[in-house]
Amino acid sequence: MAKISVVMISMNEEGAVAKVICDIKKHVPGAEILIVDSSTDKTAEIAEENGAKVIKQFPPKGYGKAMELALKSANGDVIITMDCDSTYPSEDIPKLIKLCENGSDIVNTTRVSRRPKNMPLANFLANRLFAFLAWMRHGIKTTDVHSGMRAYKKKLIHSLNWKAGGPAFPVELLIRPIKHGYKYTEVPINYYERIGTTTLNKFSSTIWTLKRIFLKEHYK
Ligand SMILES: Nc1nc2c(ncn2[C@@H]2O[C@H](COP(=O)(O)OP(=O)(O)OP(=O)(O)O)[C@@H](O)[C@H]2O)c(=O)[nH]1
Ligand SMILES: [Mg+2]
Repeated sequence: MAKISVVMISMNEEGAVAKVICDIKKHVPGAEILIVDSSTDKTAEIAEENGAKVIKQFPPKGYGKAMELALKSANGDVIITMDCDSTYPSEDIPKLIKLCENGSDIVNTTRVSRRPKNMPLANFLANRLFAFLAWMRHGIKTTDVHSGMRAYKKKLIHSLNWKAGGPAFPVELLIRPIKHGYKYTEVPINYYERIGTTTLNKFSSTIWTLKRIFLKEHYK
């Protein structure tokens, strides 16, 4: 069986981090759990107490730089990403691993095959629009270019030149490998209610999503 890493990034997730780690351990026993943490609260200490490896990135450098460090620091042959806020279903991690073992290089998840109860309508519609634009521009069949829960083969992470700085990095993490010919699958998931406060800035995230879909430097 492939060696598995589950990586997350965190900024002030002390209310969620213990539950998230315990859920992962329950569903993927033996996996490496790695967190790049930029918190001022007790997230890092709680994560370590619960058996995660923590890399401190402080002061915070934003979602993209933290996620790039997490992905590049993982030891697993298959790397799963999640948020540290208990929104993503760790019970579905084994399904993602299986799809990688059966030949996918990247497994995306979609939170919006139907509208999740706890996702505001504006966010749902924006997610669908961004996915539509990715299909128009690149022919990628997806309904969710922003999902934070994915599986990546390690070789893919180390073979591409990422432009991680700035928001909306998940968009690039999806489009660039597909444009380079990596094999892609998408599966629907549940999206649970968030514990704690969101860091999402809708304005800059929208601008960067459009850049990452339309500017060559973000997918070539
Ligand atoms: N290390 C690090 N983690 C960050 C940074 N910004 C956000 N995060 C973490 O990145 C993950 C995603 O951020 P969220 O606030 O959940 O944003 P989102 O998932 O788009 O929005 P929600 O749907 O409201 O959860 C969370 O685990 C955050 O704690 C950062 O600058 N550094
Ligand atoms: Mg989140």
